[in-house]
Amino acid sequence: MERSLTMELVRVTEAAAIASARWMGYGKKDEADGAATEAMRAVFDTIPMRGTVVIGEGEMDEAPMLYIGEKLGMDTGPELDVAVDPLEGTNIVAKGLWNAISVVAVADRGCLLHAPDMYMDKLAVGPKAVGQVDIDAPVEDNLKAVARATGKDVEDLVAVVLDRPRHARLIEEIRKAGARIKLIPDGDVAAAIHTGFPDTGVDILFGSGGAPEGVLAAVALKCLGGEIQGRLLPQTKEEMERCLKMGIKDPGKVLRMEDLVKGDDAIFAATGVTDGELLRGVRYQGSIATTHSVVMRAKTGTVRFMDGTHRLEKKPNLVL
Ligand code: VTB
Repeated sequence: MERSLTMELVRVTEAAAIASARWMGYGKKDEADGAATEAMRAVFDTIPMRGTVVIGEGEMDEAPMLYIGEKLGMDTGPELDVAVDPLEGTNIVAKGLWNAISVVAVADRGCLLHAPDMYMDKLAVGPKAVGQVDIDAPVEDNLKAVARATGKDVEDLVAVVLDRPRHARLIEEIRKAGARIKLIPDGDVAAAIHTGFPDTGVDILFGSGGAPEGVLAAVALKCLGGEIQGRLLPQTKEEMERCLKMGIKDPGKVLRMEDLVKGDDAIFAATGVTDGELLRGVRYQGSIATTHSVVMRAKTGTVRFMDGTHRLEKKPNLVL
């Protein structure tokens, strides 16, 4: 993969963030998502790559743009798998809450898991706790392992969990073990990434969220040297069949880093849409928009934060 692709991918997430952040607080999640998707799609057309969407806005008949199987790029350059979430946290933007981001990840063709759109149980930790946790172990054991690995007490740890009724027992177990909890309304990709940055104060992510989001988080954690383990949770016969159709023979199997993102290279970029622990949201003033992004590469482990100032009158269609 070309190193210059990192910069190109930031342009993609910046455009999506600028387009969708305009909808902050308007209570219109579909409009916010549509704006992000359209802006992201337009920038992809300017990038010298031969991309295929493996994680996107839905199947071809469900999504007008960035659907699974769609070809992206200028039809020249490297053949890549592309995973996108133009707006991770549509409800967050609709309400003007924290940690909505625009996300893209790429890897060599065939390297990203074609995760079906269903729930995945997840466990994510940062670099210090890699190899120390096990999605099948009791919650308390995993918390003790993270405490040991990070030199903290279990009482010091912060676990992030999506605030959902299905997590009632998990939340009870974390509380019983003594760790602190951050319950989030949405946005488990951002939360998983936070485990890789000690300054965010987040130590571990537990619980089930979208499987496609799990692959995006895996690319980020691969770049950061962290870890995510997952298990698909097909709930119906149709979901079971969808797993098989996507080449996943044993849906109950624990998915590790190498199952989620194969090979030693991948690139991940995200731009803040609303403010969060890691990224600032988009600010507008007249025709100027400012953005805050992170871009990282697995092969080299380089992590870059980028501030962008965009003169929107010079950028028709947000092609930055
Ligand atoms: C999570 C969350 C996402 O989907 O993956 C969630 O992180 C899972 O679905 O931001 P439920 O809302 O049914 O729990 C999102 O909310 C949207 O993709």
